[in-house]
Amino acid sequence: MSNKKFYVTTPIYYPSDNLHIGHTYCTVAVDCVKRFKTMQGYDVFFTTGTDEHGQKIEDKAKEFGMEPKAYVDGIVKNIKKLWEIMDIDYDYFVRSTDEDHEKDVQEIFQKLYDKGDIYKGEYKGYYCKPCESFWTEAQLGEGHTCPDCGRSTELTNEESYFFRLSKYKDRLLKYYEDHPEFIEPAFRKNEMVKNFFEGESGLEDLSVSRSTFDWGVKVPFDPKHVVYVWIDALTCYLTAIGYGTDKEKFNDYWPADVHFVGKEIIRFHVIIWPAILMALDLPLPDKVFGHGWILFDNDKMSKSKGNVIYPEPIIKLYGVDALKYFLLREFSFGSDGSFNIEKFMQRLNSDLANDLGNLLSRTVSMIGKYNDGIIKDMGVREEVDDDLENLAVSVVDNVEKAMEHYEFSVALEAIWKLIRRTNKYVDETEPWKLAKDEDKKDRLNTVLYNLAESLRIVSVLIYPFIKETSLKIREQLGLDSKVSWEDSRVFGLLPDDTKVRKGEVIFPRLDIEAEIER
Ligand code: ME8
Repeated sequence: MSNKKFYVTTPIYYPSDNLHIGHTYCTVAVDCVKRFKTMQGYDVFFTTGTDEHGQKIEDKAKEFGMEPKAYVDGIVKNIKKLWEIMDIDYDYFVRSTDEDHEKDVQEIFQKLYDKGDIYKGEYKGYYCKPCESFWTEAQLGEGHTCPDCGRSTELTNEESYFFRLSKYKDRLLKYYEDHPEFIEPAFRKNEMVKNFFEGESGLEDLSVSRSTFDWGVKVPFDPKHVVYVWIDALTCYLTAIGYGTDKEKFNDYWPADVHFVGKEIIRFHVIIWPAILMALDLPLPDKVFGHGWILFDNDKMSKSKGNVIYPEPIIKLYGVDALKYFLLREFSFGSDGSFNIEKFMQRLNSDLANDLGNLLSRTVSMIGKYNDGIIKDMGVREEVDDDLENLAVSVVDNVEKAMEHYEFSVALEAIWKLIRRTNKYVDETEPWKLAKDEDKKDRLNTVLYNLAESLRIVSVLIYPFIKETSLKIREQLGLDSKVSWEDSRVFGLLPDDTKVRKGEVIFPRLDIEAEIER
């Protein structure tokens, strides 16, 4: 196993409802990072899971007349099934109701208390249940609404334990200063500092327990309190890699290389989380990447607004890779973008059916028709070959550069440049004309070889993004399923006498109008 470790996480999602396309978005991105890093020789650990405690879940279960655990068990089953259908290659699915996790949370709470970083007090302020977050009056929006989600908050007054967050203010600011790559995209850092460190009240101590409901991890030394759900949830990142059960594994993977989160929960990850880790004397994660939202009709998707899109029907109609490709290609990861089914179908038609699908099917058909399915480079080169070859071997560097900053869309665009260049190569070399001339047979074979070779390189480069398609292409090209990243750097690796196998059309073209009526 490689000694280059890489630990990456998605948020630990609330199983208050089935997950929608927004959750799918972040998970697909992290899955892609896992595959990409693994291909680059890292030993990657990928954690996802569910954040099952708190008032929101308790209320939701009540609505259905169920016990919270029974309610979330049902949703978690659906989530795991979704990740299976989508071939999400996570290493650990942590549930905040797992016994070992609850133990970790209690141990950590006790440690912080013993250290004097947690003290008892009384919380008077506002609480947003959907976000499970505390707000002061000065932070609220108009009409006492939550500044994050815009929904109404509740005035709360209860006995509570507090974490001395204010004590860590200077250390946090210094950490941001010394590690400019910690918060990405970088502009989010100023937003955080302005909103949470420089406001009227500065960085205040944080209420970290609740005493008015009991669906949570009990505070070990005062069981009428349950631990604040965000402390519980963030700790999942530690449990998943064996914090309390497997020290060796924990030391192997901690600190995390990157926590991927939506922009609305960056603050929990760059303020509360590092302060807790500092208090525990644990190293901090290298990076928190706050991605943008997928909007629907320019509004954030939410069940209460009735504008939620679920992944399952899309996958059923168009396949897993069409959805993965769209999510990773259409949106610039750090910014918001709008989901629109028409845009989805246009992308599918132009990039997947026309550019990639068409290139594969014409290449394999021509090799079948003109050379009995055998690929053979006869070495009859022309200038146009150099152009294709130079581009083909340069794409990998551009993909790597883009992936350093998690620019999935830029990486895919670089790969599609090669796909489109290869289609142009077909038009330039006109194999159907070469086929009519017996003297051009060798040139024809070289042209066909180059087409297949370019597709082989494409199959390697798309593997972390759309694995199923990569494997389908390789199968049609007569290649095995062992895909090595380094093989994308060299042109000419396809062995002579490889036999292609014509298969199904990988992405059938859609009649968009008919599809929309459907
Ligand atoms: O916040 N567009 O869980 P959650 C893009 N349990 N991404 C979206 C999205 C959208 N419209 N909607 C959701 C929680 N997401 C806490 C996390 S972590 C220790 C605890 C994604 O179920 C995005 O990544 O509300 C967002 O941050 C996450 O789902 C929120 O999931």
